[in-house]
Amino acid sequence: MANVSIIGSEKSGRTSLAEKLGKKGTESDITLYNFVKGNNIYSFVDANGYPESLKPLTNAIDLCDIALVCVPSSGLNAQVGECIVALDLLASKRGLFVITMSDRSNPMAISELSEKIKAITKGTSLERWESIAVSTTTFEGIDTLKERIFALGEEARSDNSAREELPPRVVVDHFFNVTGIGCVVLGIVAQGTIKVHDNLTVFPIGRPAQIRSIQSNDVDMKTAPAGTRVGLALRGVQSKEFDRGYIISQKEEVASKFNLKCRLTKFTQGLGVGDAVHLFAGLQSIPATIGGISIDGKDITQAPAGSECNVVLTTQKEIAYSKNDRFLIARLNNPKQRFVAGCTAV
Ligand SMILES: Nc1nc2c(ncn2[C@@H]2O[C@H](COP(=O)(O)OP(=O)(O)OP(=O)(O)O)[C@@H](O)[C@H]2O)c(=O)[nH]1
Ligand SMILES: [Mg+2]
Repeated sequence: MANVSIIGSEKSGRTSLAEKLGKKGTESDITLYNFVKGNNIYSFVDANGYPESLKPLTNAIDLCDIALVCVPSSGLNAQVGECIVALDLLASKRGLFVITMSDRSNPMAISELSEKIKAITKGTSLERWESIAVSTTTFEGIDTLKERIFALGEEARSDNSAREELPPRVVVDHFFNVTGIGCVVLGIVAQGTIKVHDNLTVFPIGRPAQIRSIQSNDVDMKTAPAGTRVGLALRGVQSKEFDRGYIISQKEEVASKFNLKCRLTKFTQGLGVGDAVHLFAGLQSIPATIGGISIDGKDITQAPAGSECNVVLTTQKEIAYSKNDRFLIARLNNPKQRFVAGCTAV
């Protein structure tokens, strides 16, 4: 199984592309599309609620091993920039730039656009990502794009199988009640292997839950390894207790006060003590306040763009996380570039 996010700017042809790549499933501010190729399942996540909201963008990136960044053939824009910043701050490893609507452009302009993409991603985690021009009306490039996705899918699968022996961890993106079954959640096995009858805990609420059954792509399974998109029926917890981003595992840290090591983007206006910001922690997203900032152990009131600093931050509610998770700080009302910093907990 490989999970592929479809992100990029507004009206860049994201949904048209998703419809060519898979069959529509669950729909909310992110929409899932599935494609089965032999024994392999590809799950595509269209971040349709972006750019209006940042959450579908960060969620789609977090849920996936591969990102497709849609750039319209008409050219780059601030939203593509924002997607690149998010992928870089989250240290995304695998992806492609998809130059969409190639039928509305010409080879010369497309090759110039590929060069521009290379230039703006230089020095980021995306600097080696290939650009592929496609049209969903003439089908130009679609087969090439699929080949590249399958090749990246193989790499993602071997990465995921290396994580199968870790303690199990499921990140939840949807949850609902099914008559006769009870609480059902959808999400990704982020690491380890889950099994029917596993007794785990739902974080941050600390509620014990047992896995009653596991489905993947509507097929019942006894176990599911890292990288699998699953539907789980749970005993011991109700769907109304869940929220997006809750984690089902053996152990998570739970906190509302954080000490974060942050890298500010080059494009932000900076970060100040007392600032009201938004924290993205995995799929969880919550308002937060900056309580203190220091650089090299020295307290400061304002951290400049591009700097590395330590930040004390308080969230409005408790969130669940693990040691190596990456966080994003954003300012949701900034018009052009809402991301401020990428962080890890210290
Ligand atoms: N000519 C041409 N038009 C396209 C292509 N792909 C999408 N479109 C058109 O472009 C418009 C936007 O496409 P969508 O697929 O809805 O793009 P989107 O990024 O999902 O848009 P929003 O979710 O509304 O932001 C639609 O009218 C599509 O029919 C393409 O390859 N060629
Ligand atoms: Mg759309």
